Amino acid sequence: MSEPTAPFADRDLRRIIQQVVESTPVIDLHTHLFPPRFGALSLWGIDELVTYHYLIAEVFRFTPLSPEHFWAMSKAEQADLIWEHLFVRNTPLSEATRGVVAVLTAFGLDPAARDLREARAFFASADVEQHFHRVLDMANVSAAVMTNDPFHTDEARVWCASGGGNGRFHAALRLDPLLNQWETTPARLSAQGYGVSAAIDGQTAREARRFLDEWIARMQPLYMAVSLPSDFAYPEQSARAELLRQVIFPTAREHGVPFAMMIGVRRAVNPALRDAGDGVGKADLGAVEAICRENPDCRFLVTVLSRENQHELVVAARKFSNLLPFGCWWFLNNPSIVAEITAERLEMLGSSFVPQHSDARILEQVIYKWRHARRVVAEALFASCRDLAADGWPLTREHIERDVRRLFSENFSNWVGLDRPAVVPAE
Ligand code: HDL
Ligand code: ZN
Repeated sequence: MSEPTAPFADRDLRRIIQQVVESTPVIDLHTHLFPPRFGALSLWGIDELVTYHYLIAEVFRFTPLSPEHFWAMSKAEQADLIWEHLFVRNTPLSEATRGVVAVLTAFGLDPAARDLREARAFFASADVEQHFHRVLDMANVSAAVMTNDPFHTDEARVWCASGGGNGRFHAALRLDPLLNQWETTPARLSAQGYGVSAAIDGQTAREARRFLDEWIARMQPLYMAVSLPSDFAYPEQSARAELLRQVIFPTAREHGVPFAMMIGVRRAVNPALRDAGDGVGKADLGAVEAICRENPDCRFLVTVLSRENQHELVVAARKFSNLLPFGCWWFLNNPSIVAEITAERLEMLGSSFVPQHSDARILEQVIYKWRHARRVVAEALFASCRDLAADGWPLTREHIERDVRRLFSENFSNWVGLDRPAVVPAE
């Protein structure tokens, strides 16, 4: 078929945009994935896919089983229960169940199987290193950024032993215990030889910065990150605000490392569900504006969890060029909401944002999370391009390719300076 030329018919324009979006590699800037060298932290395969905490939350809506009984089961027993209730006795209509269907189909496995025997045999026969590269290739993910917690004992051990990333896995230095648990973190830092105290005075600030300096040298993170509750406020009289002002922002400035704020979570609204028990709350984005205004020489990545905060985040990004909005996080990562958020971002920011991250916890999730995201982003981009062409601009395939590269990788790689080498430890 000859290449259509501008002005494109809608049918041709939609097909070109779909082709470009499908074929453009993406940098997945926020995941919970780990390369195999991290051992048990590196989750992949059917039993992990089916016991994803999103599905754990959903299965309790279809079975009278108590969470206590569920947690007493083995991982395989949990997976069998979820498969039976969400995929056999009921139709896998939700985004998270549909995702498992898409993954099984992508591997040529039966998504309507009565049990998990075929899938378990398939994943059991996989060569792990090859499987990791194959899955990232299937999702057209050129690189994935991990979530790396220096306070996690097992993970820290891997970093201290041999470094942690490899060519396609980059680090992000996650700091929730430092910023959200100051009632207990000084003791943990002191036990590691950092001379901090509960009072955030000059000594504590210096030692907390030494802690960050050492982990930045070890991990070479693309950014520092924290998830913040829906009641996050700044400025305020709090340990967190003092740590941000005296430790995080000066460290970001000194190292040229951006700071990511993920705002709006309400942790453990139902503690019985464990990882599946977190909820969402509307946040005050005045805190983000104050931080961006106070630190014009720092770069910030921000994503917010409440649908009601999305429009405010886009407006804030129009006010502060050191604010890069990213992703449709967690409870927002559903096609209906991704469509709405992406459209309003294109309308107010053009191509100067990052439309999605997968937040994948299990390797194979990138296959469905990116397939579903690309479908929606392509449709939102088509609507903008169609209207632009109708307004008379001579849009070409090259323009579309340039814009999708920006959205899927260049906005982020420029923001974090990804030309720096990944952490590739000695083999
Ligand atoms: O804090 C976070 O990074 C969140 O993404 C949580 O890990 C959450 O449990 C999650 O997996 N969301 O997709
Ligand atoms: Zn996450």
